[in-house]
Amino acid sequence: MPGSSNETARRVAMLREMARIRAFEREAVAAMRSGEAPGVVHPSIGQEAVAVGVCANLRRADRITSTHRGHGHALAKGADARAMMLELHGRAGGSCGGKGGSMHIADFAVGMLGANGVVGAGIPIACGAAQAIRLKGEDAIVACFFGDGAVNRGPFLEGMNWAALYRLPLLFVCEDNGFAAFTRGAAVTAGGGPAVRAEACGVPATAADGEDVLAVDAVASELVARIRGGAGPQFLHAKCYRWEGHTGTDAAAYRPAEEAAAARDRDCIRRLAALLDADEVAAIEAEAAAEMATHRAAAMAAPWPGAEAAFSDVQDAGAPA
Ligand SMILES: Cc1ncc(C[n+]2csc(CCOP(=O)(O)OP(=O)(O)O)c2C)c(N)n1
Repeated sequence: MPGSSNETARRVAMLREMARIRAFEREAVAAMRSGEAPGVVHPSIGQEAVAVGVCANLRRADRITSTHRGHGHALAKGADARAMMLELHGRAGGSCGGKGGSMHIADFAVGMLGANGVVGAGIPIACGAAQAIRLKGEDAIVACFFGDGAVNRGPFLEGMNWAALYRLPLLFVCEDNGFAAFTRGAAVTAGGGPAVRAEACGVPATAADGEDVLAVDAVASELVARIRGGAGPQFLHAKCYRWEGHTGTDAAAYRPAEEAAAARDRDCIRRLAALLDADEVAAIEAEAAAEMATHRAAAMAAPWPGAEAAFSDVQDAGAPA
């Protein structure tokens, strides 16, 4: 019901979440560049609408799997931003006790099963989680985020096939930002691309403008309803653009400046903001910036993990026989 107060509240909530993701990643990139955060971060700035539009249709009990570019997915699913920032800084109290960094962030309490540094590796994990949901008779679904580069890896085929065969409650979300690291996806992808490949395995594909959160929300809402209704896996192909470099320190000199500038003009945050009250938008963005600056300061002040933490959460398989 466009124009209703419920619809406005939903839009405000989505604007807030996108603003929080952008503010988090601005701090994360600055922390990486200054050396205060020791690991690599892969910013999803410009792509926030995909994470937020999809997760707006998920419940707490639903699960997601993510990628190396996963801060947005985690925050949109409700992960603790302070613990995430501490994690980037390698501090005690981080999502993984400060031992994992950006590409290992997980928050099982909200169904965020993990970022993943291995391209495509979230896909079989999502299939396993969806199969477990089915076996346990739970009322939940899984959303599996991955980039367009992942469709050229084996796990993509294995995952599509398995999910379709077992009609798993699974939403595949291909965030097609046009690049696989420093290479254009189209230069290394044969055939008709991600959606055609999914459909070849019997997983119906639907496209959405990944730079328009209302478009992603509308498509995700329809696909999630189908999945909850027992229709089996669905595939959402969201075209978007990565504003920053592949990592926080990549200047992205391999692409024309005009191309990136044009993407900035399609800013998903400004597009939604244009439909909302300007004062409210300004207040939300200021709040988001303040929240994430506070988390960064807290991270810098937090203690390092104790030396004994090196021996926790690891498996001792014993000495080789
Ligand atoms: C199995 C594997 N191969 C190669 C890499 C190196 N690598 C890291 S990110 C990346 C590109 C991934 O592209 P895409 O899936 O489209 O995600 P994007 O970076 O565009 O978000 C590559 C090749 C990796 N991490 N894992």
